[in-house]
Amino acid sequence: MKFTAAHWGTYKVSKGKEKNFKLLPFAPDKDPSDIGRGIESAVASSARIHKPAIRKGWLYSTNNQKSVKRGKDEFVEVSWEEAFELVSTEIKRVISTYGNESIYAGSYGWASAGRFHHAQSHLRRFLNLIGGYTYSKNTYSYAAAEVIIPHVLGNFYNFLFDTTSWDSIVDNTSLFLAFGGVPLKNGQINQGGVGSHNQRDYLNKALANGVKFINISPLKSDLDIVDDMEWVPLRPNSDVALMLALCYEINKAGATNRDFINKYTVGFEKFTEYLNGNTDGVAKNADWASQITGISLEGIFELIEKIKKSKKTMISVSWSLTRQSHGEQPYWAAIALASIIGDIGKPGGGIGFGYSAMNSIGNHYEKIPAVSLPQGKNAVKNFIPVARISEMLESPGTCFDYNGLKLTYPDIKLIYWAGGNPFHHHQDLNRMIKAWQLPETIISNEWCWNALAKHSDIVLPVTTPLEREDIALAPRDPYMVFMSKVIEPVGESKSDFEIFSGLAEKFDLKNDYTDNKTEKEWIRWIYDESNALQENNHKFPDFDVFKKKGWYKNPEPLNQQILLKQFIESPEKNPLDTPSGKIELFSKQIDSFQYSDCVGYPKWYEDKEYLGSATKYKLHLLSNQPKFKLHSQLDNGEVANGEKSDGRAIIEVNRNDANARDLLDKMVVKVFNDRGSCLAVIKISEDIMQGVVNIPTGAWLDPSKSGDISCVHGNPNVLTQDVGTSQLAQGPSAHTCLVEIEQFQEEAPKITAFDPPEIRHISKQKI
Ligand SMILES: Nc1nc2c(c(=O)[nH]1)N[C@H]1C(S)=C(S)[C@@H](COP(=O)(O)OP(=O)(O)OC[C@H]3O[C@@H](n4cnc5c(=O)[nH]c(N)nc54)[C@H](O)[C@@H]3O)O[C@H]1N2
Ligand SMILES: Nc1nc2c(c(=O)[nH]1)N[C@H]1C(S)=C(S)[C@@H](COP(=O)(O)OP(=O)(O)OC[C@H]3O[C@@H](n4cnc5c(=O)[nH]c(N)nc54)[C@H](O)[C@@H]3O)O[C@H]1N2
Ligand SMILES: [Mo]
Repeated sequence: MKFTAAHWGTYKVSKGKEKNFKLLPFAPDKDPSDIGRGIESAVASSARIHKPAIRKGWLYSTNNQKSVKRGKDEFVEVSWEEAFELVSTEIKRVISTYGNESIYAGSYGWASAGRFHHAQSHLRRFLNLIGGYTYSKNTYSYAAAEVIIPHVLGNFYNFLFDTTSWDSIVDNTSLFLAFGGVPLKNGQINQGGVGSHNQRDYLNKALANGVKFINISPLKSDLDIVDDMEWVPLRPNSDVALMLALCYEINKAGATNRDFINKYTVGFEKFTEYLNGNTDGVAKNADWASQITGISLEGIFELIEKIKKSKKTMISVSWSLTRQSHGEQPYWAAIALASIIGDIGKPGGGIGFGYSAMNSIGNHYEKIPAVSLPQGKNAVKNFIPVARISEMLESPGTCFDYNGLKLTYPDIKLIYWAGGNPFHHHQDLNRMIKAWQLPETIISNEWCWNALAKHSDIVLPVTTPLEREDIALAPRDPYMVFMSKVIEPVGESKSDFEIFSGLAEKFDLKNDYTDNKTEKEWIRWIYDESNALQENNHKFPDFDVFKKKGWYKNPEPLNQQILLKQFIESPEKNPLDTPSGKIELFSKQIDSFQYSDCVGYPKWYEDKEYLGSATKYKLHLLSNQPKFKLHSQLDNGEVANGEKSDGRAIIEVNRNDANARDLLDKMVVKVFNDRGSCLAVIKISEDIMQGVVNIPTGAWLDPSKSGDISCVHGNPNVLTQDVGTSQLAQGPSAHTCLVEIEQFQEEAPKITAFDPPEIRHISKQKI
C-alpha cells in the first residue's frame, strides 16, 4: 500500500479516475485534515516550475547590480548543466570577492515533511562544505518566547513538548483560561508529519468531563467547538494588562499562593512594586485593565472570582501572543499569574504554551529519537534574529541589540533560499521588496512560481514530496510513514539533494556532499541510525516490513505528563535552568541589559498601533494562520479556496464596523495603512470583537499592475509592521497592526498570483 505524509497529515494514495492519483484519509487518523487534498490540483498546475530559469536582467547584465528589476522581469529557461555552471560560478565569485559571510542562507521556512528531503538541511550541508554562510536564529512562530523564557523559566523548547498532557487536563483541570483560544484549525499541523489528529477529541473529552474553558481572544472562532463556549473578547495586544490586573487583584485580596511564591520564585517584591504602582504611580488594578482591554470591570471581576473558586487552573497562552510588539511580555505575565495562583507542576494546572498550535502539543508520546541529515559545521559566526532580514539588507554595518549582545548587520551580496517563503512570512513586504533589490544575486529552489521564485535571479525547480521517496518521522508524533513516490518528477524538477549534489560537483565536493550515498541509501541510513537510538523494547520493524506496510506506530507510554512536576517536587534537586534556578518574576539579567522596551519584570507597554489610542487607522488587523492550508503552501490548490471568495482572501469584519463604513457582506474592500494596501472580500460577523478585523495569512503576493494596490489577492503582510518585539528578542510583531478599510470602487482586478512570469523558452541559450 502507498502512503504519503505532510505537515498536515498522512494520506493513503490511490489511483484516481481523472487524475492519476488521489489522496485518501489515513485509517488510524481520528480527525483527518482536508489540507492534503490541495496538492492534487496544485502539483501539476500552471504555477509549477518546469526548468531552471534565470531572470533576464540578471543574465544579460554585465555589472554587478545586474539591472535590478526583481519581481517584474522575464525569465529565460536554461538547462541544468547551464544552471549549475552559472550558480557555482556566481557563488565562487561572491565568496572570493566578499567572503562567505556575505552569503545569507537563513532560509527560514517549513519546506515539506520527510526526514531526508529537508530543504534547509541540504542547503546548509552544501554551504558548510564551501565555507559557510550568515545564518538566522529563532523563528517567526515564537521568537520572543525563545529568548525570554530561558531567562525566567528555562529552555522554551522543553516546555513546549513537556507541556501538561491533555489527559491530565481532562482529569484534573477545573478552569482553562485560554489566552488566544485553542484554535483547532491550527492543530491540523505538526512539523514533520502527523499520524492521527487528536486535539478535537481531547477538547471534547475535557468538555464532557466538566473542564470550564474561557476563550480570551478578539476572535470567537479561536475556541468554539460547541455553541455556548464562554468568550471574553479583548483588544488585541492587551492581554498583559488583563494578566497584570488579575495578579494585582488576587494579590490584593490576599489570595496569592504565598507558599508557592516563596518556594519557587524570585523577584515577587519587585514585581508587586510595579503592580502596586510604586514605580509609576499607577496601580495595575481591574479598573486600569478594563480601560486598556475593553473588558468591562464586571467581566474582569467575574474572571477573578472564577479563578479564586477554581480547584485547578490552567493558564494557556497561544503562540500568537508572542508575535506582537513586546511579545516577550504576555508569556512572562502569564507565568507570573500562574505563580500567584500556584498550580504550576500540579495535575491539570499551571501554565501551557500553544495548546492546539500544533497537533503534538499536549500529547504524551515518548519522544522518538531521530537522526537528521548531518549538516556539517558553519565556519561563519554571523547571524541575525530571523525577522530582522529587511533591516540587515538595508543597513549593513549597523549595530543592533539582541538578548544582551551588540551585533552588527553583515553586508549581504548573495541570498540562497530553499524551503521557505519570505514573501509569505515576513512583515511589511513593501519594505522588504525594496531591501530585496540590494543584494547582487538571489537564488531559490522552489517548486512553484510564487513571489519568492518571481523575485529571484536564479530559480531551480524542485520536486514535491509526491515525486520522491522519504520517511516521515517527527520526534513528537508516534507514527512513522514510508512516503512512496506517487508520480514522476514534474518537468525537469530535481530534489534539493540532486540540486546540491550537482552544485557540489562544480566545487569538486560531490563525494563529500553525498557521502557516496544515493537517496535510497540515505533514507535507509536515517532509518537504521534512528533505530539504533531507540530503547530495546521500541525497536523499529525490519525496514522491508515497514516499507511494505507503509507505516509504523511507536508504543505510547501511559503516564500523564505534568509540566515542571520535578521542579515542584524538589526545587533543590531539580532547579530550573534560569540564573536563580527558580521562576524569575524579576530578572537581574534582563534588568542588567537596561532595555527601555523590556525591563526586569513583566510590564505593560502601550504600543503606537493599539486600539486604545488609534487615531488615523481605527481597526486592529489580525492575520492568523489559515484553516485550509499551511502558510502559503498549496494556496495554488483547490482546497485553499475554502477560505476565499472568488479566489480572493476574506476579511472578517464586525457588523458595527461594517455598518459605520457602509460596507456590505461579500463586498471587495481596500484594506490600507501607511505601509501598503490589499484587497479582500468582506465577511460580516458578530464573532469578532468590534474594532478588530482578521485576514488569514497565505494568499500569494499579487501587486496590481499599476502598483497602487500592494496585493490584489489579500496578503496581509503588505500591511503588518516590521519592528522587532523588543531589543531583547527582536522577534516578528505581525499581530500589532492598525488599518482602515473602504469599499474598492473600481472593478476588482483579476488575480494573477498563480500565473508564471513571462518565460523565454530558448532551448540552447548561449551564456
Ligand atoms: N502576518 C503574519 N505573518 C506570519 C505569521 C502570522 O501569524 N501573521 N506567522 C508566521 C509563522 S508562525 C511562520 S512559521 C511563517 C511561515 O513561513 P514559511 O514557512 O516561510 O511559509 P511556507 O508557505 O510554509 O513556505 C515554505 C516554502 O517552501 C516551499 N517548499 C515546500 N517543499 C519544498 C522542498 O522540498 N524544497 C524546497 N526547496 N522548497 C519547498 C514551498 O513551496 C513554500 O514556498 O510565517 C510567519 N508569518
Ligand atoms: N491550518 C494551519 N495550522 C497551522 C498553521 C497554518 O499555517 N495553517 N501554521 C502553524 C504554525 S507555523 C504555527 S507557529 C502555529 C501558530 O499558532 P497560533 O499562534 O495559535 O496561530 P494564530 O492562528 O496566528 O493565532 C491564534 C489566535 O490568536 C488570536 N490572537 C492574535 N493576537 C492576539 C492577542 O493579542 N490576544 C489574544 N488573546 N489573542 C490574539 C487570533 O485571534 C488568532 O486566531 O500554527 C500552526 N498551525
Ligand atoms: Mo510558525
